Amino acid sequence: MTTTRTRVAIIGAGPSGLLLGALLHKADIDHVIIERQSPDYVLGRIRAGILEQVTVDLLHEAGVGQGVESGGTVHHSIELVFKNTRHPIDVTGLTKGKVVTAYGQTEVTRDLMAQRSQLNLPTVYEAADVQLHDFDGHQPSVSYTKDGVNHRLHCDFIAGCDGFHGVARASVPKDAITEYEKVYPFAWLGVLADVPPVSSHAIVYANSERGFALCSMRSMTRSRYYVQCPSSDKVEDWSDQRFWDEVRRRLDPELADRMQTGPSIEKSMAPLRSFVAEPMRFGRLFLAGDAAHIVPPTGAKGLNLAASDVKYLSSALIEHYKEKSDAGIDHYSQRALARIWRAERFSWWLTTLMHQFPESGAFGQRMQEAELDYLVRSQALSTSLAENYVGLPLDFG
Ligand code: FAS
Ligand code: PHB
Repeated sequence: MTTTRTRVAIIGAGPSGLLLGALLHKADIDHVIIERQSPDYVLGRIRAGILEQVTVDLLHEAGVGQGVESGGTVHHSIELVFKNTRHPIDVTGLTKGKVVTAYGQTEVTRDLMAQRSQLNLPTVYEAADVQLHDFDGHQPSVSYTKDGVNHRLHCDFIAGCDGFHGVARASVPKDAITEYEKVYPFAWLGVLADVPPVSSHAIVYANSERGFALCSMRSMTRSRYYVQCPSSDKVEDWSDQRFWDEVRRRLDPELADRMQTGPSIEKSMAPLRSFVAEPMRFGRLFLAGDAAHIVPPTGAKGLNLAASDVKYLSSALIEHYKEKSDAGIDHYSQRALARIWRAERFSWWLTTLMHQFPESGAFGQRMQEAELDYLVRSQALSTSLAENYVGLPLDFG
């Protein structure tokens, strides 16, 4: 058994863990990231694609903003399709100048991993049997096995950035945590293809009687599409041809005609759920990102919520070490949860508005169409959509 010490032990090398590590390094705060998968495995997970300005600013603050600056595509609007008609929502106009940026989570992760490697920052990949110890006491530590050797990392704090299925939240006593969850009766099937996006200036969200579809992008030559499908479906049930035909059926005729298709380079299914664990702090353990909350991807909030958690947590840890104050640490959970619940509401609302719910039938479809019809004509409701889509301010109150 080898024993080492650091200030902050970060569990997970996804966007949350990597971003937290970058910000702690910038503040000269020792930390170690412990990740159970390999770097290639982490990079191989195709997930989010839309960044709020808060997230873009944080990437610059962390010193990795050059990637999104050169490779990101700024969007000023989104498009809603319903009753076979497409309606633009002027997101920038409705929010007095705010934008979102299309830049994949894979690229964000790659940029953070590259910086970490150049700086030679301590990162343990393929760590097995990761366990947390004494995080509700004064001498927390993390144990793990690497290449058959047992290790124990003593630390001041543990950041659980290990996602929904991680060990951090699972290590908290059941009577110390409250979990809120809603599982949706459908999933998303996503395809990545090296074809130009059908709309390079706006993400397209389609409500149709056949179900939801989304047209997104990763670059001017790489597109990301999703269709709502039954949770019981398997990826192998969907040939490329079946997928492209179904996307076309859910779009308006002009967009369907314009859409370029090609062989999928990645195809995966994602279940949809809303989930929040409260609180997000247990003694010297803090949860951040998907370890603490999940949103249905409809509102493009998952990655962005992880970023705002990390902003709050990194600020609190820096304040602890540099200003000898625990105000930020003591306030972290409450502050993060205020923003999380607002994003949970928005993601639930947009998912409920855009997807087919078998139990609500034809009347439910008409209610969705009536609300969409009202939304595209109402300055108030479209402003509400727009200000949530670009992300509410970190200090929204
Ligand atoms: P992650 O889950 O990304 O990272 C956690 C890391 O911890 C992983 O690398 C994991 O290997 C590691 N880990 C787990 N257990 C461990 C252990 N015991 N020991 C050590 N390490 C451990 N968001 C959007 O905004 N738009 C989308 O379209 C979208 N699509 C998604 C599709 C899927 C299938 C999933 C699962 C999520 C999607 N999300 C989407 C949300 C997603 O982007 C997350 O919000 C984002 O990955 C959160 O990042 P992390 O908190 O770092 O968690
Ligand atoms: C994506 O590009 O993966 C994406 C975009 C917008 C969403 C969800 C996912 O709302």
